[in-house]
Amino acid sequence: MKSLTRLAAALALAAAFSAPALAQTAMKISISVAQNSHQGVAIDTFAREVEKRTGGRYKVQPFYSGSLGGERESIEAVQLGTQELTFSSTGPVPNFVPEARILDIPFLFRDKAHARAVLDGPIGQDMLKAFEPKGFKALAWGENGVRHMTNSKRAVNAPEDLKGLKMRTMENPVHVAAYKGFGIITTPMAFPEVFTALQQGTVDGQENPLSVIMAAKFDQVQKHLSLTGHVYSPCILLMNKANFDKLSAADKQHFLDAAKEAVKANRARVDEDDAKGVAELRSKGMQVVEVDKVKFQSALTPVYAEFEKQFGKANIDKIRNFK
Ligand code: EAX
Repeated sequence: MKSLTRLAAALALAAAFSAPALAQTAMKISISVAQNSHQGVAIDTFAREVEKRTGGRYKVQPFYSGSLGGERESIEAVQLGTQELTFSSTGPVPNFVPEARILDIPFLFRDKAHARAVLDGPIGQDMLKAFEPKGFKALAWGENGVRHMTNSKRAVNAPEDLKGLKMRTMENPVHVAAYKGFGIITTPMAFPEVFTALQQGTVDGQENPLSVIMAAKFDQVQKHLSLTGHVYSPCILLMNKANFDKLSAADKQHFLDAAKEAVKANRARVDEDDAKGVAELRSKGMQVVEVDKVKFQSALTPVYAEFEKQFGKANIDKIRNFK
């Protein structure tokens, strides 16, 4: 009897070692801001959901704080396939997918609810298709947030207070044109360089959502915050298209569902940050001013005429009037 037991144990042991090891594919995903942020929550949720839904066959490794490069570099790496995924603001996207430029027009969206409805509706979902001929599978729209102006020089209560300020902008042609319309001296720059540029005074200011201002600790290098709300900044979850196409139909759906969960967590964190951000930044010493947004919007009237020529007034109104 004993020898039979021993034999059974030996066979079981042999079977355990000969069983094929779980085949696991590792992928990289990056963001330019810290892990403790609205974008960190997005990629951590995405990584967890992919591993759970694929039974561990795919492991997505998150990289934070621009450790794999700025947003433009990361988008380029995903396009080339040297990096599988990235979660980025739409800032540098127009350099790859010009169709997305219209989303960066100042004062295009009434508020976050309006923007989310447009992006999750036919207009936004159609736009995701424009990424595919450029080598991307756009898994979902996420959210960076409503952008506000900060600077170290003076309170900005009205558009004329912006004149002559040296401001870092995203590498985005629509933003550069608009901010020049305010008389701002624009310096396009990758996000990982911004904190040092502000600290050294290379630029006077920058503009970003409260989520980014807090995650990047800009209160340490910026005195003034004006709640201009001048641009709604989407994010986009991008995957290298060849990598996506190689997935089975079921795994494609797992990745898309994981992206949906990621965006839910991302948007919830932006809402949390918006609810507490002004009080938190004030407590850290920033001078925060509410402004009359209509004045800032009116100051851009000449630039808007240009945008209507470039994008078509009907296309802008389709987004603006979306309910
Ligand atoms: O995505 O470059 C920017 O100002 C972006 O808002 C930042 O990287 C967060």
